[in-house]
Amino acid sequence: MKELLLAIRQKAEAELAATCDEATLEEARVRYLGKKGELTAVLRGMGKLTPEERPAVGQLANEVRETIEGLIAERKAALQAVALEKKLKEEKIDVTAPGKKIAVGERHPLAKVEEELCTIFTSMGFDIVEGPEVEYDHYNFEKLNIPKDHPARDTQDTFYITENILLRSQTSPVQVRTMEVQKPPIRIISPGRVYRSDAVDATHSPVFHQLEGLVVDKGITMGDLKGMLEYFAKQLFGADTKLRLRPHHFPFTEPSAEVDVSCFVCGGKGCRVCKGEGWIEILGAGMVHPNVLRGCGIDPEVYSGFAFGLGIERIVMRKYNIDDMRLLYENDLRFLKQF
Ligand code: 2NM
Repeated sequence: MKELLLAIRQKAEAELAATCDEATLEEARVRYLGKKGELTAVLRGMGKLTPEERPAVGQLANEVRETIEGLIAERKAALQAVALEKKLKEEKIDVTAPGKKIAVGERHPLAKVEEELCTIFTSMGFDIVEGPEVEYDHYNFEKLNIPKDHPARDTQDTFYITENILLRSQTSPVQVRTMEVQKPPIRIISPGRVYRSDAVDATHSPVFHQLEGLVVDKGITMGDLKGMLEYFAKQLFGADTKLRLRPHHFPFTEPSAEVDVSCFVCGGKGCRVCKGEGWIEILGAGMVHPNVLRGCGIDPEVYSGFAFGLGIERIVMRKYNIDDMRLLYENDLRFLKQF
């Protein structure tokens, strides 16, 4: 029996030293010291020994058990240390490594140009005023000298919510609302989304953006309008920009004009961007019609004013030489990343 115990100890020493993870170590522990383990089996057999033999064998059996237990504890600690070392190595953070780049978005070209326009006008002393996109027929048409059956209602056909409520076809109702509640001097711009019942093509969209401006005070003339627009055009397109006013008709201004700037690509010689014209149309303008002023409670005998309106899409397309308006709404990053 002594030989058997010594053999178990020898075998256990070799086997435990060879274990390489905690699971195999636990398995070995059960195999030697567990209820059905090898050492336990030997101890059970002690009943067959003579009373003289028993103490010595018992003592040896305890020694072997203690040795094996000690070896297991030692091996367990060693394996745990190795595992910790490995984990620390794997999870090491390199504080000198360059950071991960976070993708930052860009502003849409429409938003950029709108902001640029607002900056130019606010630097001239204009206030920015916004208003509802769902408007009364009264503010969108009637107050702007466009009664029912006026032909201008065809070119500005829009979407009707009810007979008298519609999606605004221009931002002028914002200016009407301002004139109703604010005494001159008035110096405002109104940027925003507008609607027209137009089919989509390269130059039309049922939803687009406008910026309109209005100045009302005593003694405002067409000369003030032209000087202000000239300053604006030079700010937007460069100091060499020239201005050209062509007579036009709007129901809400009299006289009215369409306004061109000299081509900012060729300087007026004629090129692809200006289609050989040398001039590029950018906005419409005029002196506010006396009917409009009067309708808002402003006496046209005392006050006069000018107004203008431009399409932001059109400016963006001219500025960046974009030939199809739909590109501005598709949100294709390959397009948007170019600006
Ligand atoms: C344009 C062209 C000319 C305009 C007129 C007014 C108001 F409310 F004062 F009568 N607001 N905007 C106007 C004038 C708009 O857009 C092409």
